[in-house]
Amino acid sequence: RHYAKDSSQNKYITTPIFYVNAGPHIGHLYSAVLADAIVRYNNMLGHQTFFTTGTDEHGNKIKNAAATADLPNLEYCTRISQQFREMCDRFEVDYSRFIRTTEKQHCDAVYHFWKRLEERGHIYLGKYSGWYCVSDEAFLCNTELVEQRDSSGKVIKVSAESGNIVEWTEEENYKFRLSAFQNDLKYWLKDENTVRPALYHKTLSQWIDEGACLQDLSITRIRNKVPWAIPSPCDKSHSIYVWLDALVNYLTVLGYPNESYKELWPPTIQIIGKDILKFHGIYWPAFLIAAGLEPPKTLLCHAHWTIDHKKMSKSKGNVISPFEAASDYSEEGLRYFILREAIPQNDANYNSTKIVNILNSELADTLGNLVNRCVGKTVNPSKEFPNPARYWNVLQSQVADETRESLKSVGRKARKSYEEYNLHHVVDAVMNMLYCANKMVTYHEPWQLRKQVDNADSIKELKAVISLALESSRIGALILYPIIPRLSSSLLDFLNIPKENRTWANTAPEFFNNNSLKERHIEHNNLLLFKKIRSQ
Ligand code: MET
Repeated sequence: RHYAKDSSQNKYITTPIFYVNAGPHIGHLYSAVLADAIVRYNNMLGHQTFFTTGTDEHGNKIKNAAATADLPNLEYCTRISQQFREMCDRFEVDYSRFIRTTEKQHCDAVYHFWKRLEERGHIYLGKYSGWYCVSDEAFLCNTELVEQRDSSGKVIKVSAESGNIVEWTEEENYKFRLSAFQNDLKYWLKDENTVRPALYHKTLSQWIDEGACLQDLSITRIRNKVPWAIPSPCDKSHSIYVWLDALVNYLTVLGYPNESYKELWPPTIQIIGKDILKFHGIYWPAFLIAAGLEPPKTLLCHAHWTIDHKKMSKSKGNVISPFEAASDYSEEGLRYFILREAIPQNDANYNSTKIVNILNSELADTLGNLVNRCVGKTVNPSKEFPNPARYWNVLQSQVADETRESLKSVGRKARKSYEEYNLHHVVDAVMNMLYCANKMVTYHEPWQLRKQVDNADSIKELKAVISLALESSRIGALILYPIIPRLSSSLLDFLNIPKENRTWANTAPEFFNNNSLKERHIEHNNLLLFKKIRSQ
């Protein structure tokens, strides 16, 4: 890949790297497909993108999981990491680089980064006494804790956010002068685009204004307490705190400290879940500023998935595996549901009846049906895609007017929604356009028009119906491509749309394109349409 010198044309987009203490669930899939859709949208705009994901493999949480699985640590990590890679492959998450924090290249990058912090005077040897949460790999302050009774009735402290148990920890640690960065963080947050949606920008700004999580931060743990981690370069009796290790992955993947990383620095959009806003919105920019690097341009934060309105958790046994869900709804169906249902600022709910209804009514009955009605043997025996430039204005009806209006505006609406990361609005806009197109087909009854082969007006009208309907499906497929790349590509292949005509600019209707009045044809086979799911 070659990146433009004008770095505003280059887009560097990341997902979190996923802990390997367990295999992928629907929440991981959401982060990954959301990022992938944004990348594909940027590619359609003609930007150069670099898209990374991967796995986070150090710390006690991982070591404990490996012990439970009775496997050596690295072998265990490799196995689970492979499941995340498989998730990406199966769900068309088209990453440029998949990183594992156990790679040698990553360890070198972390060392270099550490040295920079040290040289610039931001690290000192200090004491930590406070609460540590192994499940979250987080140091928590009192305001982040609540008391609860465990099963034996004993009072315990847990993280207010995650509900995970914390343990008292007192040790000598290397510390990072986080407290010195309040003003830098405020400055970084001045731009509203720094954190999206606005709700999370507000939350983070409040934390920073109050100085809530801004005490100096331990960036090592005593090595014999946390042996499965990168050792500290300045003192081998310490391990590097897993979050410092993990965050540096975003530099490693660009080849840091090799100069080439500058072509893409800083990250354009970093997708994160709301549970890790503190790490990405406070620690990460502070580390970067301390090391003399620019912090990310935008953090795109999303909420979580509930399952039938309950929090997903291992103990409830309601964790949804993307692989199992895909066997019911297909990979593309699940991807569509997730991206069409989720709204970044609200928790989304996963419910099988709703999934079936949405997939059947939108992908099968609306998109699939529109195409099917215009390509069947009776209606369109010679497999034509009559040129929209020639037939655009032929149909005289209110539904045809509405369809044309809808086709003219859908690209603009969808673009605005993509820019705001509101993919559910993208889908709404496309579906409304496709509903219009279906109504238009129903009104003009192409199957009746076909019966009047001797009447030139009827044949003209028939061609116009087919043309407008297929033009609607072409534009729908293009706009939905970032969301359902496999189904969209299949449809665009079927419509014989050349690869170079699949950019965002091509989402405008072609009625004005008088240069090419050639008739087009559609393919005879190999159309992948969404198959209606029978109720289970
Ligand atoms: N492993 C973390 C998580 O899954 C994310 C790390 S991103 C640098 O929450």
